Amino acid sequence: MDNSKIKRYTVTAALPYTNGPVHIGHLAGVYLPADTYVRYLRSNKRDVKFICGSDENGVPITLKAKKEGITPQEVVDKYHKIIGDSFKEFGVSFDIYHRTSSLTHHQTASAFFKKLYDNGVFTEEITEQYYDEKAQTFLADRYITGTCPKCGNENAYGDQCESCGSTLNATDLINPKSTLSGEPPIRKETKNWFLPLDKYEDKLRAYIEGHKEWRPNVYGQCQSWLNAGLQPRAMTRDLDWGVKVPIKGADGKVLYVWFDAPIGYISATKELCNYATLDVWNPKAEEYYIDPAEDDKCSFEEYWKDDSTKLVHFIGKDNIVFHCIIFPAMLMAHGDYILADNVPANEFLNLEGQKISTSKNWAVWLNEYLLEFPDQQDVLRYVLTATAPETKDNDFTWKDFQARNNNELVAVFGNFINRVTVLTHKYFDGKVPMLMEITEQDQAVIDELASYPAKISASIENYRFREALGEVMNVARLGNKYLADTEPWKVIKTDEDRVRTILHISLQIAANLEILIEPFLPFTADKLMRMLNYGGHKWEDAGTLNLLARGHQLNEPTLLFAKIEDEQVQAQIDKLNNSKAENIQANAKAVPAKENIQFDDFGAMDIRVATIIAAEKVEKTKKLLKLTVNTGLDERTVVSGIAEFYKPEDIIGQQVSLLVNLAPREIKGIVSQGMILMAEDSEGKLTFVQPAIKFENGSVVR
Ligand code: B3M
Ligand code: ZN
Repeated sequence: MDNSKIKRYTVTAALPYTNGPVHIGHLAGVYLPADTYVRYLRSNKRDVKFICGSDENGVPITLKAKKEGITPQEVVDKYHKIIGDSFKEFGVSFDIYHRTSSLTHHQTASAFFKKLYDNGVFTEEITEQYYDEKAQTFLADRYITGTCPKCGNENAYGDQCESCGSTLNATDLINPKSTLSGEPPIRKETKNWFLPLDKYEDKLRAYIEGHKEWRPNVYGQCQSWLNAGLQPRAMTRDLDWGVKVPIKGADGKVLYVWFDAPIGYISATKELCNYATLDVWNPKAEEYYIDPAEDDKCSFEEYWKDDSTKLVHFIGKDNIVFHCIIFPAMLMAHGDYILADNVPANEFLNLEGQKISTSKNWAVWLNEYLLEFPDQQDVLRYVLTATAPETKDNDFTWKDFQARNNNELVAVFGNFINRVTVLTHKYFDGKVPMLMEITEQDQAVIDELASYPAKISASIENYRFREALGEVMNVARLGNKYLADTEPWKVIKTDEDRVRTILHISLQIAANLEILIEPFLPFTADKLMRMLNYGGHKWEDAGTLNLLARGHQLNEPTLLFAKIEDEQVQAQIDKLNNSKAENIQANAKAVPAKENIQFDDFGAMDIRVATIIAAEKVEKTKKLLKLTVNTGLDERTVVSGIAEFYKPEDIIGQQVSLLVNLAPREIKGIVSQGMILMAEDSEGKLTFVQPAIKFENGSVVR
């Protein structure tokens, strides 16, 4: 969007789902870049509203409630508080942290749906869904388990098999069971309302293609969705937790959580602006009503409906389709709203080389971090921005955390500030000395300083926060180098005026750093502000030597950062390893011994030694390899879910044990004849069960 046209900004950060606390992956992926961007805009005196809140509807909340034996409302109340507190403690400066269980949200989402319904946007479809007769309720996919038709895993969910990774429909499962009653569900007809995304394809394409400046990962994902062709998508669900569908004959149905969640941005802004809603749907009266305008704190309409507003969504990469395809289609269908100008989505952050996992407790939880590293929010903010997964997945390790703290924050930034403030107190009673004669060396430093703000601005405005932070650190490096080159502690013995100039310039660099670091490390900026006894300066002042007046009194120096010791990071690594050990135990328990069988049951299996003679990946799958094996009886094709553990080229010539009389099955269009025996450890790692020495193909295993 042309900068000269922008009058205000609406910046949203993905609404965290309230079924657990937030961890470093969330912070790195969404909330830090968003906060940095917004703080930068505020420092530039731009008009901005920073919007977020809890995403509190949907099936996972009901599952969590069931598991914990509490109500869904209790689940969301608990995590809304925990998550909201973490954000506050880390200085994420939302203008509002709202929630989608609020009345304002229910009314807003409901009115939005009703308007689309009244405009004839939706198509109605009657489909067969699973229904639990005992519990008298339709079953969301996650409420059904059964045998995966692709890999035979008996505990696959209705939407996904976690063993082979396939995406499933509940109706694909073999022997489905309701997790509510344990009974097999029946199929029952139900009506739902679909958003015909296919009808918006051309408009969406034009919208996306008008934004070639988006990050390649975002733009690319949108293109592949569009190229695959869009399908109508159900915007209602048979469920009793969420926003009620505001039309007759829709009892027991709620809005699809991905329909109402993005509207959560809108309802939060309404709440923030104390917006007097004119189009509120009153579910009780089944009509719209008018809420007389009270005190409009800000104009809600301007932030969502005016072309001169720049709307930016910060999200993680798993939310791209919802923000770049579905939500824009909803907004287009509604007609009154602006569309996002950018959707800077980050990739994922891994932890010590492994995917962050809530269920495996492989995470650094924000609430726990603060207990272990009190007052060190900015260290985490620094490390997570310096290693942000902006263009590819990235890894957080505790060793790197320590190294970045000790070698960058302490040794570069903190050291510079400390030296310049301590020397000023020592030589000039903590008063900013006068700028005397400027040498060529000084001028070079002054010129370099002047070049930074524009560079940093450009990086931030293009959502390159890592790069921007790197440049801020270069300003601190510039300061350090200047002190090292000019050696005021030596010069003081012979030329006090020269030291005046050196410290004057150095103190101005320190004050510049306060402005430039604030969007990234607000706590540090605050401390620095107090130390320099200076405040109220804005981005436009950066780059100059006019920040601190001659004679200005500094406060006592304090240390900005403390060294992090080996023991501290080792304790964190140990903690992670403990949760790994606990998982292994939990998994071992999760595979209980099976009941006894008769010898004949075993004897019915024909297991042979076979040799792999060819192997290739099955296209469009992550886990499957297509193998050709010599069984001694014949050569045949077997599809096996081992691609994560074996590369095709590495296994040719290897011997395996093969169940040869398993009835042939079609997997991804390939007929698989037999099953290779694998041992699986508690972490899900697979390995071949092989003869200990090279053996004749066709040898019987028994
Ligand atoms: N609640 C994030 C997630 O849990 C999701 C974001 C909603 S933003 C409208 O994947
Ligand atoms: Zn499976």
